[in-house]
Amino acid sequence: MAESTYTVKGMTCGHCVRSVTEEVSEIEGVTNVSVDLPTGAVTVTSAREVGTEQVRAAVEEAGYELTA
Ligand code: 9UX
Repeated sequence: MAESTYTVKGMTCGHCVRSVTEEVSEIEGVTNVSVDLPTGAVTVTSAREVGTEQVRAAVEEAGYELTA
């Protein structure tokens, strides 16, 4: 089990959280996505290591960006 936390910028409401959660959840192997709206922290739990670029692509698909 792997767990990584990323910071997403631009999320301002519960709909933003849901969009990001849904897109990131579609990445193969991801078992849980937890989003903290005030800080933009997105914690991804997965059966195997998920690459940052995969997470970045999913976040951008949802309409947001990683901070780095
Ligand atoms: Mo509503 Mo969240 O436009 O961006 S989905 S604030």
